[in-house]
Amino acid sequence: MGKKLLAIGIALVGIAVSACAGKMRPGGLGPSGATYLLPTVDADLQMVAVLPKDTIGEELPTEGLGQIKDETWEALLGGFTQQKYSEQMAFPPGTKITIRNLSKTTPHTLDVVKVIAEPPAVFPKNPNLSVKAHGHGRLGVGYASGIIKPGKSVTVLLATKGIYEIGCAFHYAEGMHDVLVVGKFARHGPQATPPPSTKPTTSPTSKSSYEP
Ligand SMILES: [Cu+2]
Repeated sequence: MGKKLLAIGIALVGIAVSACAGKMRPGGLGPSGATYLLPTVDADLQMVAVLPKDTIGEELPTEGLGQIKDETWEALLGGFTQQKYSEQMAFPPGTKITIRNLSKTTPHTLDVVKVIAEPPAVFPKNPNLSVKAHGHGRLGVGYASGIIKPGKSVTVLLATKGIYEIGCAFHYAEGMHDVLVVGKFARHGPQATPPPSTKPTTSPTSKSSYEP
């Protein structure tokens, strides 16, 4: 009887070991030394990769961010995101954010175009946006980041709640204007749909929320 239990015990250990060995294999080296193909989930994870917390990425819509026609703002938004594609952005007051130029080739800025009380977000035709930095690192009327070179960042404190129309001093006319909501309950998104094209995204979900 003792022997029988021992045999069962050994058999169980054997199963456990082989189960383990089975788990170890994907992504590692096979018996012949050949590498296994990476699981497809890795590709998916890369596709949904987002920016670090409290970061705004900016880039020309045609560089990859796309544009979204947002029903809440009754406006075409583009060039700025806190995820992967253009969207209305939102952060709680007091957040110190990083503005990162996602482009490999093109300098950008983030300027406040104007402050509005509620939708719609009407973007003026030819606003006077400063290329030079203004506003001492605090977002407000007249704030300008200054030139952000490709791959570089600047930080700005979102000190005051409100709805800010923002834009790039260089590429405002090329669709780099967006809405940044500073409010406790505000939520960012929805995002533009890839691949970016000249056609703005219009879908039943392209309605963002605000509540500054
Ligand atoms: Cu720009």
